Amino acid sequence: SQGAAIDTSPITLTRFLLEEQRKLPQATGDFTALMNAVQTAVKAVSSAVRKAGIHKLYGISGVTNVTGDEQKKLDVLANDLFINMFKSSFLTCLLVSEENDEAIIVDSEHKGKYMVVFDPLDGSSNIDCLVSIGTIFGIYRKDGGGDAKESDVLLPGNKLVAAGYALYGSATMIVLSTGNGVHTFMLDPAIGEFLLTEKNLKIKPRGKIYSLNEGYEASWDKPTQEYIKSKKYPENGKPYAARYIGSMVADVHRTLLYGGIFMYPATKEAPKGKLRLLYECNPMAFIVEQAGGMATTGKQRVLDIQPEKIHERSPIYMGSPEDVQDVLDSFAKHKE
Ligand code: P6P
Repeated sequence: SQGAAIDTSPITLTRFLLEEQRKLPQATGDFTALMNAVQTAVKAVSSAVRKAGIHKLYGISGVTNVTGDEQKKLDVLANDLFINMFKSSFLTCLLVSEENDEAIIVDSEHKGKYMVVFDPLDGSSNIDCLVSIGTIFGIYRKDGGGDAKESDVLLPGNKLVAAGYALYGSATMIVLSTGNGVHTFMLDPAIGEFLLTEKNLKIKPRGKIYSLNEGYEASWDKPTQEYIKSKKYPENGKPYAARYIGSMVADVHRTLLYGGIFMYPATKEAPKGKLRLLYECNPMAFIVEQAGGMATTGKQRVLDIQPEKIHERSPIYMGSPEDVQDVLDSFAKHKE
């Protein structure tokens, strides 16, 4: 046969969403259309990320192109793409982006019922050395009438309608949950479609990998220091392996597929850790819980946190339930 056989009935992300939508009597097709906007933006970012060096779209140091105008840095380009695709979908009323200090209120002509929180290019400090980066997004439905305002999106993650991420790694993948399990879709650049690769992905009950930035050990709280020590010097059994990419989407995706735990603890200098609650912790916690895992701050379930500010941070320990439980036990032991 001529090369790989072409699947004559591929389950594309769009087809998958249409099938899901038919199961929901009240579904209007709006969510499917919103996800199509996400798909288009992810494809465009994927193309730009893979040609960054050629197009001089370097991650950090924006460079000027031949016409001398400032080339957009990749994270600014990604942000513009997502904002424009969301607005032009006529389905969003409020957007929160890691790149914008204020919430973006969509003009009334383009206004729709969804509020989207997103990090357009998370881990962008890794672009120049070609380490995998990602996009993280969470989708809320705006309740009640009236114009959207910033306080409308200060919702706990347990109110998310859907959440997901795109990983620009050795391949480009979208991982998505609409509250009925986690499903993965791989981009086939030959046809520009995301094809279903795994339905109802479940995380292992326990893994053998822990993942965090060990450089800050001196600043961790006692429960974290004790937990990590117990992974390196176990009373019985073998020590865990350490894996840390320094790109949240890549570290969490590995944790989802291989099991284990990812964490960004609080430190003395950063008492709420580094990762942002709305568009890093909550969407990833939603996905991990939907895959049968857990996500905690050490003191409470991440998805139950009532946000006060759109860019607030939260400590996070997430992954295989038995591994996260070990962290909770360590915190419980140190409870004053
Ligand atoms: P550190 C990337 O800059 C990021 O926002 C996440 O993607 C990643 O998990 C974290 O920060 C890495 O932070 O302090 O370990 O470099």
